[in-house]
Amino acid sequence: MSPMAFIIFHRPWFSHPKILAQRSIQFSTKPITIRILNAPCVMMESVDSEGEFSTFARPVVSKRIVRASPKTSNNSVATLIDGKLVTDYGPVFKNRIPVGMYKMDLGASQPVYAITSWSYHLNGTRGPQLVTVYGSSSDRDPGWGLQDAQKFEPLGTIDLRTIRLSKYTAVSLVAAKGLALGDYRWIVWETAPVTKNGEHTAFQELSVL
Ligand SMILES: [Ca+2]
Repeated sequence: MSPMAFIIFHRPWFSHPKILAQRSIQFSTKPITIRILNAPCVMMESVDSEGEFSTFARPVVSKRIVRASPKTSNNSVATLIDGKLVTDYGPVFKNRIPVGMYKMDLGASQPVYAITSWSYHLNGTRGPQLVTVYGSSSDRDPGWGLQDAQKFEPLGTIDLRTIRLSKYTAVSLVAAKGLALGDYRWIVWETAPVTKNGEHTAFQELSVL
């Protein structure tokens, strides 16, 4: 069996999504039909150089505020919104810290259509992403208590640990066509170690559209 991304959407946006397209794919002698539904989805692309991204636009500089908890090492948290992918650790959480969180303030509650994170496969180990994404429409900073259902809504979990990755990897939670994932002011990426040694992902960029 081929390795697969393990993806869970926590929110039942639709009970009966419309079919966007239907494609027939030939595997050996037996064709199968795949239906593409108009439902929230995950997009992922992993490439050897930034210019090779074809599904994702290049990251852009953002003036939004990003914070991390607990404290990160190496590069500053601001490098997550500087529009650059580099061959470095990024603002990385210390090894074996069970949960690391990055939080972005969008400035005001607004419809959110896509939530994207880029990583660098440093040492061939730190590219995978194990992330649960949360949204909050709180007027004030909702803090870091992600289990508080009054403040945070889990939107989806992405686990890329079984995928063979190239140098840079982008992965995105994307809303159904013509709809938003929801209205949020704050987006939190809750991350966990991705190697047996407890190493965390080398995140390079975070983006919310
Ligand atoms: Ca960056």
